[in-house]
Amino acid sequence: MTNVALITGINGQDGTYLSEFLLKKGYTVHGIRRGNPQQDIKSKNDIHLHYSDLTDYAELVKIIQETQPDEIYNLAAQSNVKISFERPEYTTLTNALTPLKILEIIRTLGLEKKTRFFQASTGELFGNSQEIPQKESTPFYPKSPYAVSKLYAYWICVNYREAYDIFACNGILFNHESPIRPENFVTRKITKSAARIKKGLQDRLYLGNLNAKRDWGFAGDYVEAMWLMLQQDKPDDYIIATGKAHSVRELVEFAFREVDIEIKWEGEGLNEVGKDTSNGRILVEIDPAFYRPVEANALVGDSSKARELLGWEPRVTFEELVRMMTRNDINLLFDN
Ligand code: F7E
Repeated sequence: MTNVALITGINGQDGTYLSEFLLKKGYTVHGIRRGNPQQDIKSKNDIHLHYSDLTDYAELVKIIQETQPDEIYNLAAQSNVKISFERPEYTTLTNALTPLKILEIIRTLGLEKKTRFFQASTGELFGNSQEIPQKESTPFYPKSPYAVSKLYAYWICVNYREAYDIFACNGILFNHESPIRPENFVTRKITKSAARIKKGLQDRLYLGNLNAKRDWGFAGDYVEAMWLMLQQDKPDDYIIATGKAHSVRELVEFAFREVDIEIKWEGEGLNEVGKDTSNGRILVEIDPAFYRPVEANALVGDSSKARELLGWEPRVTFEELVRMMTRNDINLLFDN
């Protein structure tokens, strides 16, 4: 008998990697994406697509009832922290209420013993943390509407596990990136700009806080951890991270090095610029529009628990990740 998985946010970065991973494991994969409900169930690359808006509870009931999944992965979210300050209510409705709805459906359809649930939680829960690196025991202090919405999602998952014995797990995922990361996240914005600047298609890269430090891993490694959590004897919550923090500034330096440009920094604060050492041209500038009303502290995760209990560890290093992404962006430009 093959296992059936249902993935929300199937079209996103993580949905793409996870569906590939599960198909290779022999799963029947169903995915929910936004779009035209008239198109109903479609099959694309062996994935059964269901077109639905996650705010539609009745449709969600129908999809779960029909597919009878063994595993549900809730990856759908308004996942951009900056956008969450501009659209706090939409962010909350999507991020906080979708896991509640799914858990409630598992319960009301009597699937508690059959269906295991994965919630894509986030290192952003530790926004104001003074403890570095952050562990599962580190107190949460979210610093954006995004993080606050994910805090509700985290606790509702724990609550349904305790109250109804549902196999529900939070993967507290720190930043995870890939060549298919959208450009409104800083990694892809930088790697794509480095490639475009190298090719003469762009003059400058405008960024916000260069000093922000994040723990960046490879999305392909992180989806494996999601799956591993649902294969254990007991449900639990795990931090998934590389344990190494890098600044946005370092990310810029690494990406430009991949296109043979050495960056040197001059000036301070809003006037800081990144110059091409070979000719003094300014390639990186600060635009305060990319600052957030409030920024999370240095986020870096301690994934010892996942390493020990799941046998998981990240394979791709920060350097390899930046190289992979920048090379892909160069190839995309040369292919077109
Ligand atoms: O920002 C700084 C920015 O937007 C990273 C999501 O997957 O990971 C992600 O959230 C850092 C921040 O991701 C620009 O201020 C500077 O400190 O790539 P990001 P994020 O906010 O860390 C967590 C774990 C999630 O859960 C989220 O869903 O880079 N930064 N200049 C910039 N960021 C952006 N986007 N654009 C800039 O120009």
